Amino acid sequence: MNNNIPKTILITGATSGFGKATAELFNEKGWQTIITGRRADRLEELAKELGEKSLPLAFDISDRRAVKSAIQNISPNFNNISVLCNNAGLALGLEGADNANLDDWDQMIDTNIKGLVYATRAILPLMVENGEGHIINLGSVAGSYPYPGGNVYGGTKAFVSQFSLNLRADLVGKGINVTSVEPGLAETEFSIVRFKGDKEKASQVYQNTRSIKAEDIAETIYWVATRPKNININKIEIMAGDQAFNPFNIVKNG
Ligand code: NDP
Ligand code: 8X3
Repeated sequence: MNNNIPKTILITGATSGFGKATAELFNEKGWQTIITGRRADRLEELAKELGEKSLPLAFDISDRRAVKSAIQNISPNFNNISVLCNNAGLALGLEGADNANLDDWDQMIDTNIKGLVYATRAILPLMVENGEGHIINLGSVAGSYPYPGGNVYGGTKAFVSQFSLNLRADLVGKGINVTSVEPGLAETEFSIVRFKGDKEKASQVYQNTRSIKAEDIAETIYWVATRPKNININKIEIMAGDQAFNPFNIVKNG
C-alpha cells in the first residue's frame, strides 16, 4: 500500500445527517472522502466545502447496477478504500402494520437492506485484496427494541445488526473489521423523510428533548474507525440522554 496517499472512507448517504457530518469530520482529520447519495447538487456543494480530498458520486444505492458501476469507476487515487460507512437509509411512515403503505415497505427494504448489501459486496473484494479494511454499518436501536409503527424499519435495522455479525464471521483473519453503530433518537432529516416532507410534524419529534446530534455519531464512527487492529468493536448502541424504554404493553379485557 502507498503510505503517501491519505486513508480513504466511502460514505453512503453523505448528503445530510450522519453521513454529511462523518464526511466533514474525516475530511478535517486528513482523510480522503468518497461521498455518495442521490442528490447530486448537495454532493457537489459538499465536495466544494471539503476540497480536493473528496470525490462525489451520485447514485441510488437501491439500484444494483448503478452501485456496481459507480464503485468500479472510482479513480485510482481514491480506490484504496480503508473504511466503508454504510449509512444511507430511511424510515417511511409510522402507520401500524395493517395500514402501512406497501411501497414504503419496499423502499425501506430496497434501501436499508439491498443497498447495504450491494455496496458491501462491491467494496469487499478491494478490501480483501488490500488485506485491510473496516465496514461500519448504521443500524438503529429500532433493530433491537420494537415500537408501534416501527415494523419494517425496525426489521431492516435488525438485518443490519445480524448482517454485521455474519460479515465478521466471514472476514475474520482477512484484516477486515466490521462494526454496527446503532443510534437512537437523532435530529437529522430522518423524520422529515419519514413524514414525507412534513417539517412541522418532524420537528415535534425532537421538541423539548435532548436528542443525539449528527456530530455525536460522526465522532463515534471516527473513534470506531481509528481503534488499533488488535480489537474489533462489534456493536455500539447509543441512545439520546432523554430516551429510554417503555414498559410492556398489556391489553386488559382484550
Ligand atoms: P438523513 O435523512 O439525514 O440522511 C439519510 C441519507 O441517506 C441521505 O444522505 C440520503 O441521500 C441517503 N439515502 C436515502 N436513500 C438513498 C438511496 N436510495 N440511495 C442513496 N442514498 C440514499 O438521515 P440520518 O442521517 O439520520 O440517517 C442515516 C442513517 O442512520 C440511516 O440508515 C438511518 O436509518 C440511520 N439512523 C438514523 C437515526 C435517527 O434518529 N436519525 C437513528 C438510528 C439510525 P439522498 O436523499 O441524497 O439520496
Ligand atoms: C431511528 C431511531 O427510534 O426513530 O433509527 O427509530 S428511531
